[in-house]
Amino acid sequence: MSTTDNQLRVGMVGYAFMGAAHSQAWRTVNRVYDLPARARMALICGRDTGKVAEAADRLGWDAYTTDWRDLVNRDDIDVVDVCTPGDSHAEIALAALAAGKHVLCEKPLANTVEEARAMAAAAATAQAAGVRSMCGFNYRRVPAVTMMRQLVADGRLGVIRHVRAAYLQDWIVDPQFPLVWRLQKDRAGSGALGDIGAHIIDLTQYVTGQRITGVSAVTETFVKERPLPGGSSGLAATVDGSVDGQGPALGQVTVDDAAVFVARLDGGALATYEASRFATGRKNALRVEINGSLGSVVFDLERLNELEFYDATRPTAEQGFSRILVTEGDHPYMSAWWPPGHIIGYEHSFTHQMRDFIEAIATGADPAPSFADALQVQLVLDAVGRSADLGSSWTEVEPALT
Ligand code: SOE
Repeated sequence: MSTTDNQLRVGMVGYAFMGAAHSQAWRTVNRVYDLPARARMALICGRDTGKVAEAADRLGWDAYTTDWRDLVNRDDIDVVDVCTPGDSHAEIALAALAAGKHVLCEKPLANTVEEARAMAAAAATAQAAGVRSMCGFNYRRVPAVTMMRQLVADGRLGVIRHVRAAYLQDWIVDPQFPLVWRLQKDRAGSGALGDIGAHIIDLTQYVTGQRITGVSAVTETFVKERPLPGGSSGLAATVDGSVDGQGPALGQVTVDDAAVFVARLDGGALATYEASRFATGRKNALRVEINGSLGSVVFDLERLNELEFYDATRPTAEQGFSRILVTEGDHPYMSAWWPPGHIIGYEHSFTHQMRDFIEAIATGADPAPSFADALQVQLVLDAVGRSADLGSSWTEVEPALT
């Protein structure tokens, strides 16, 4: 932190979808929350000079560079925000921690357990020297999700018996959708499993306070070859033009399109998980239901300002799911926003994430989810992959400490 004015000078690597979401949050966070330090959007990094210059201007960064090594090693950078595809998370985050920078890294933490272990170990060492790190599981910071966790922690649901989680999208249903980086194992690590399954693994473990101990899984790649991408490689990519009049060249899809698994949690709950990019009509549908001995709670990202709560301790005649509108000043994160009843959206979860990270850095607290928490999610992803490879056989999640 710059000692003169409590500024945290942020350097962000990557400027696509997540880079834009993070930029929005860095820009907003100190305007909304009264925090002990101010984030300054100092430097953005991307490989293409023209594109990163345009992104710096559009997203509001002071300067740009095309060399992430320059960014992580500069004396005038305090925080490194990693928003690149998974294949570069480990290298950038490890270099940033070694240079003494606080690190925020997008999810999933890494592409492999080995990388995630190295990152968690480096983060633990750096932490002893006052360097903070956090993984970007932003949905924890949707106020209704945070409230769900509080209800569970306060015992309002009693003993948790069931966890039911699904994260459904449909952006690759069309077999002509191109082979973008998210469909390549060497770039993304896995498919729907790591990209969106990781969110519901983290979210359910966070809300219940229980960890997944073992899984039985199936995964599927419905479309095994796709046209090679043209100009853009994001969620809205286009296909390369025809090659020799034969139509576009094809490439192999090397990740799962969908992953479905059952799991046991260490507090005794049974859980089901579904992550798919082939749920036609479902654009970004994340739903979690938790059933306990005293009640149930339901969160639906498409109605993110609400929580459904069933309180089995109420008189029988008054029972039924009630809808709580999570927009009051005494709901998590909400007091700094608008007057009661005024709803918020997707991007606010990123602002809340930056709020918590800045506060942790400035007060010397350990932010969550830590790299160790994210390693544990990675171990679950790994167990799901191994179970699916073994024809769904029951597979224990490896311990984080070996
Ligand atoms: C794409 O599937 C994606 O952008 C994920 O990578 C994000 O983590 C999720 O928030 C929305 O969908």
